[in-house]
Amino acid sequence: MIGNINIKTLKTILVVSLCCLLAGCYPAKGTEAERVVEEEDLITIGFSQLGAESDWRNANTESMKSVFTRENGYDLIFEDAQQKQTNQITAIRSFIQQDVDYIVLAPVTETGWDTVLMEAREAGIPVIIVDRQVNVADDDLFTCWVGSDFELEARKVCMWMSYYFRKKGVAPEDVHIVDIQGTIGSTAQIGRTKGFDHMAKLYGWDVVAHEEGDFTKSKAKESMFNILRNYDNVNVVYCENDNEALGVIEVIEASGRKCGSDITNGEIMVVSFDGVNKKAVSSLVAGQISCIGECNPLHGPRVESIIRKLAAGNEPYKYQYVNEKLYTNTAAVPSIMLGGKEYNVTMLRESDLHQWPY
Ligand code: GYE
Repeated sequence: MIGNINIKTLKTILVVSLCCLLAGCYPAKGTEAERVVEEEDLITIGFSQLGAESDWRNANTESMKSVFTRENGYDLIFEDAQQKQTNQITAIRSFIQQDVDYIVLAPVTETGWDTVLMEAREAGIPVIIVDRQVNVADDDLFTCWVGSDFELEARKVCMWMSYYFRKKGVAPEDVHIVDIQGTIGSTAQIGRTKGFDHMAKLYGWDVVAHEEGDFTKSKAKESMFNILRNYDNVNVVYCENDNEALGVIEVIEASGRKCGSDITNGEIMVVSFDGVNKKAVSSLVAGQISCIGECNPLHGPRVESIIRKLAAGNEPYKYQYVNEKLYTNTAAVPSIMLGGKEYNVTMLRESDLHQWPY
């Protein structure tokens, strides 16, 4: 980087100037020279996506791909790490080798990034972290981060449950709840588990178990199967994403039980996060899922506006949190209070599904 202009931009300026000098004038529109310059002008982005474990993730990938197109002036190098941090580190090293203009990283877990981010910094390449966070000794190892407040999402969903139970006269000690966790060590799991543990303790719910769900339907099914085999009193399942919830519903229903909010009459309440998968959202409307904490995956335009800021020599906010909703299928709890703030609860109906954005 020279000032706010990186080497690539500088190269482009030199090529353009040289063309003009040799031609003695500016090339006419559409000439070979201009096409070469246009190619050179593309901003190169290396994006290390952690995998394709969920509908949220696929929507996130789609959002990035639809923004960083050649028509929009970008050359996107996309790498899917298939849930392995080692693949992400390899991808980042190859982005550095290719001298990309920006690196975008959606990290699978929080720790273990210091060395490779130091390498990126030495190469003078800005690194934008998206979705989950990195836990590094020095915050200067990345330019900025954009994503969700996972702990807040968790507290909102739990607060909704607490309001709902109070309204229906369910005593806290009669709430026997399990947490099907996401990928262990990821910010989404850490925040959603932390928020859950905090609220469960605060309200005195009986936490029966924490089981791994890895943010996937298959792993959650396995865990739910074991839960039903080992405990006969579970009446609430807190899933850390919608794909897990869909698996959990299948297992509960196959066991002959019903998913729903009426836990005093034998139903098992399922709550979850994302609100991306259409099947999950229709399960909410149908009553099988009681509450979903929205997690917005459309980070493509957000990352682009960060890149525009950086390219213009401005400094983006270090941490950018996205505002998110809370979805239910009942008017029982129209809003919740949390940390002195009121959050409205959005009641979804069948008609909302027609224009669901994913
Ligand atoms: O909620 C889940 C995905 O990190 C926010 O990861 C993301 C989470 C999302 O697999 O579905």
